[in-house]
This record gives sequence, structure tokens and C-alpha cells, in this order.
Amino acid sequence: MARGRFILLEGCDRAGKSTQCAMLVKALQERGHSVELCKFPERTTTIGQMIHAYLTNSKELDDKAIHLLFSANRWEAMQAMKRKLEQGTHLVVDRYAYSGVAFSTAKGLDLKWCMNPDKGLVRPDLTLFLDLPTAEAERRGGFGEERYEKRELQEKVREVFLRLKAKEWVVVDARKSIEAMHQEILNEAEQKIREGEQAKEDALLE
Ligand code: NYM
Ligand code: MG
Repeated sequence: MARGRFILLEGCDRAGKSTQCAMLVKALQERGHSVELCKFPERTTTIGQMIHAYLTNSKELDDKAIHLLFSANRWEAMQAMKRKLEQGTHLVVDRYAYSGVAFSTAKGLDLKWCMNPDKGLVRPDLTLFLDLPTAEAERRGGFGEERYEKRELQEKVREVFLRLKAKEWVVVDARKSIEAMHQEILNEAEQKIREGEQAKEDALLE
């Protein structure tokens, strides 16, 4: 069986990542794939609860300490994620290390310092960056409820994301309709999955 694909959705707050992740998981499942959703921060763990308390302003933490907790929250999920990929399950992931670096760098921490703790995490096979102008994000419901959901910071976060953007990233225009974005994301994901299956077949024939 081919290894599962790691499909990551990244972007600023209110870009539609969670909606698109849920739609992608459902569509892939309907097509007979084994697929699971992961999301970061994963708020259910002990570390995740600390992150949640920080994001909802019930706890204060040093900028570097919270950065490391976000990273630790990914590391604690690593073994299970690797196992699922090895078993052929595709993972649709809502935020990852790029969010970690983008938010902390936007707050003023050094980019290189921010990247270090995430070095060695399993790499996504496909990164889709849902790009939304900050003014548009602000108009969407719920903006302003959590720490970081402020226009100035979000603008900086978007700038860092665009700096981190590697040539293989797929940029999705998040101003488009939910359905149009879904079709684009599903196409990209299915193409990646086919590539993975093809590579496995080619290897068998060698
Ligand atoms: N966030 C998320 C970080 O600052 N660092 C990270 O490593 C991750 C994964 O958490 N504003 C921030 C971005 C969001 C906030 O995420 C909560 P979500 O997807 O809204 O639950
Ligand atoms: Mg949010």
C-alpha cells in the first residue's frame, strides 16, 4: 500500500481553513480514501489546554514559552501521525509549523529562532496556502474573539507567510466562494494522492 499523503492547509485567521479541511476530508472519504483530520493547535492535550488558556486570554505566557508550547504540541502528535501515514491513511492538517513561525515572528521574535524547534517534524507532501487580504478577514464573523485576531498583527502574519512561501506551495485565493475553493483544493489533493500511488506502482515494477 502507498504511504498516505500529508495535505496541509495554512493561512491567516478567517481564511476558511477549517471549513475547507472538513469538506476535503468528507470528499476524500466519499471517494473511498482512508483519511483523517489533524488540527494545530490540538487543544485537547495537556499542552493544548495551556495553549487554549493563552489564546483565550485566561493565561499570560512569555512569547518564547508559548512558541515552544505550540511546537511541543506538534511534536507530541508526531508518532501517531507518522504511523497513520505509514498505514496508508491520508492526513488533512489544519495549520502546522508555518503558522508557528508566522505568528511568533509577527510578534517580534527572530525568524531563525522560531524555525528551530520545528526542525525534524514530518514534512507535508502538499501545502495549500489560503490567502485572504486582512481587510476581508476582518469583515468575516468572529474576528477579534481570540488573542492575535487583530488587524495589525494579521497583516504582519500574512507578510511572514508570504516570505516563508516555497515555490511548491499552492496559493488559493480565499476570496472565492466556498465551493470554488473546495473544487480547487480537492483537485490538488487528488493529484497528489495519484502521484503517490503511481510512485508506489513504479517502484513495484522496478
Ligand atoms: N497559532 C497556531 C500560533 O500562534 N502558533 C502555532 O504554531 C499555531 C499552530 O493559534 N490565531 C495561532 C494561530 C491562531 C491561533 O488557531 C488558533 P486556530 O486555527 O484558530 O484554532
Ligand atoms: Mg482562529
